[in-house]
Amino acid sequence: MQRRHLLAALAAAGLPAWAADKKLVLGFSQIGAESAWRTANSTSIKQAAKDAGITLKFADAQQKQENQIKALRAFIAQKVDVIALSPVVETGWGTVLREAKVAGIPVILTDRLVKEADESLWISFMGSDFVEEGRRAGRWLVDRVKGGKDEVRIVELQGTVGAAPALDRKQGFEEAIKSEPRLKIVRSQTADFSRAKGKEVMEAFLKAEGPKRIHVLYAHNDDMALGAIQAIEEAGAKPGQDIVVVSIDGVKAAFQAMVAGKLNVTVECSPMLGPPLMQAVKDLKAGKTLPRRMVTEEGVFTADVAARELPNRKY
Ligand code: GZL
Repeated sequence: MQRRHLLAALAAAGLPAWAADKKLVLGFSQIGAESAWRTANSTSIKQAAKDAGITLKFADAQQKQENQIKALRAFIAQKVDVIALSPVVETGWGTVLREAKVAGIPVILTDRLVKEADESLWISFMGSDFVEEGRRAGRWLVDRVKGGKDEVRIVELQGTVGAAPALDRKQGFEEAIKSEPRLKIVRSQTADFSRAKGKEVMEAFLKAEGPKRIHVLYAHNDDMALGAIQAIEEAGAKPGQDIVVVSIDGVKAAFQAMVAGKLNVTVECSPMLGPPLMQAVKDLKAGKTLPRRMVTEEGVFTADVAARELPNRKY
């Protein structure tokens, strides 16, 4: 954008001309480093800020909501230009988001949504449609079992309790499998999106049910699926064959597991939110109106295409 256009846009947005030269400061509250997806998401955000010449204040909350709230309050005190938040859970944000609004600092939600009655507390949300991701996982499984006649017993590893992707992926999957009454979720428990807990909870499922009475694992992310795959192997069963493994995210390690025949399908959920976030910050400060909702385009990858796709994967 030419300088004179920028100055005009700033004037239109009621911003002083000197704002044209001031480096924008973005405060970003990240959930933690619980999964390969999250690590890729953080890398995308940091790199994109550098490329965009935006000063990034990055706070890692170690998956604790109170740490995210503390970080947001620090950003408000530091008078950052924009705040971006990837909220660990859906609820409990009203007070601090109102504080940001009173301070005149716009908030962009990335990755996950919050559930607050006052939707004016954030100006835009960019991220995946998690309900659709759950439906895609369910539809793949319905198609996989077509033509069979026996009961198909599913165990489910849920993401973080109260997190939008966990609630929505569960909802979407259940919606999709309703069309096939032979599909039954026999056990379902959170493993907090982590590989270690995925292994631990799968071990408990295997102990309680016995490997032969579990036909499918549905994991809300690849990291939990990869931990569960280890538990399945240690129980003497073959993941991807004795127990079909259905997962979400599409991280590299999931493609490698599919190439090894241990994972059957991963529904893509892109963590590459850095570039669109920085573009949104720049647009905002140039006086443009942001769309309320920006959805990331995603696919479904099955084991038969994994080897071909793996070299193209960016995270
Ligand atoms: C999804 C993201 C989820 C990933 C997990 O957008 O919030 O959190 O699916 C990550 O891998 O931990």
